[in-house]
Amino acid sequence: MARTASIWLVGLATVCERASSAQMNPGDASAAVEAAAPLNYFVHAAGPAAIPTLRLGWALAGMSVLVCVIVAGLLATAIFRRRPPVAPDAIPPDSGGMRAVTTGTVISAVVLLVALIYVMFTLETVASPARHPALTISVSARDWWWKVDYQDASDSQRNFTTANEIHIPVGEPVRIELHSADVIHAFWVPQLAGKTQTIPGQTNEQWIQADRAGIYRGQCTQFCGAQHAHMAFEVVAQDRATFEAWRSAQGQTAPALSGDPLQHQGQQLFIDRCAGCHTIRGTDARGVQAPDLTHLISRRELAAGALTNTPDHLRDWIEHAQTIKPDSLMPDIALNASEAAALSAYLATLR
Ligand code: HEC
Ligand SMILES: [Cu+2]
Repeated sequence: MARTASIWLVGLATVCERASSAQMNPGDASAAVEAAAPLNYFVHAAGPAAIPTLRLGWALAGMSVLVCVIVAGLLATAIFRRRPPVAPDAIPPDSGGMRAVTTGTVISAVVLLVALIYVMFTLETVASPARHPALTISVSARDWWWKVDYQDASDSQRNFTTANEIHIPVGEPVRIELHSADVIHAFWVPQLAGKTQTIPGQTNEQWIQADRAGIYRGQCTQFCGAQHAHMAFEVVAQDRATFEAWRSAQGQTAPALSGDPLQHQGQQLFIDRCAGCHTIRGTDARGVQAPDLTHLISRRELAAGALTNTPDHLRDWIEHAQTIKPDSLMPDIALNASEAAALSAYLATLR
């Protein structure tokens, strides 16, 4: 009991701490609390792909509890009911037990049929959005992070790639095209929609819609290896104008460096040590194995939700990725103090 209580308290404290440490640009503080308390999908859903399933879940749970209570009640009555005494070797008269069996079977069948019909209606409701999604985002799951591609059919200049943070306009259906680069993963933003697997060599689809601005936690829900639990992401729902501003900022190449020699030194170091895996658009870093870092500083989290994105965590991650996320495909990078300072100065420009 005491242990359960302390787990709850620790959980609560974590939520509060994360809420206050998150740097909030879009939305408000409640959005951060929402993102930091992923299990609140039991009570909150934010869009038409998720609300019907939330209701269905509670209805089925309520129905099951009711059935359990009724069955337990009948069982208790049967156990404790006083029976007339009979001689030990007499054959008791038929007490009409078959009638109870028939009634029970009919009631169970009706209850199950009602549940089945409700489930099928819900499936139909969430199968496709009310109007055609104007925006498609391609998401590729990999061990253990999410590559996110925004493509603009009318203007390929606006195409860009980012990682672990998906921005969407509020109140509009968005089509998500799902791929996997390695093993089977599953894409799940519980407050916005059900889960869909990402399968190598196959393209799956899902749609999400957030009717409230805010930040929604997503998680890989198909066990995919050592760091499966650290394969989270966030969906940031913003009003159209804020979303468009974000989108055009992300489409730009990395900002130009100032005259500070430390930044240039850091950039060179990045090209030498990191560019085999990472891309920074507008520079010679064109690696494709790892997250695009062009606008790294604009993201809220590092390494698929493993850390909040602060300068200290960033430094920590680069030097100790294997401690923070053991077996992840980012090696520990040994840096001396001046290299670390130069790299930090450079990475800080990636707004
Ligand atoms: C061998 C390939 C490789 C090299 C070299 C490499 N990285 Fe990474 N890096 C990765 C992978 C893979 C990830 C994703 C890890 C994860 O989240 O599981 C990653 C993640 C990151 C992230 C987090 C990005 C995000 O959006 O969450 C940062 C920051 C980063 N690397 C910086 C660097 C820097 C700086 C260097 C050079 C000093 C470097 N990396 C060298 C493979 C590499
Ligand atoms: Cu996964």
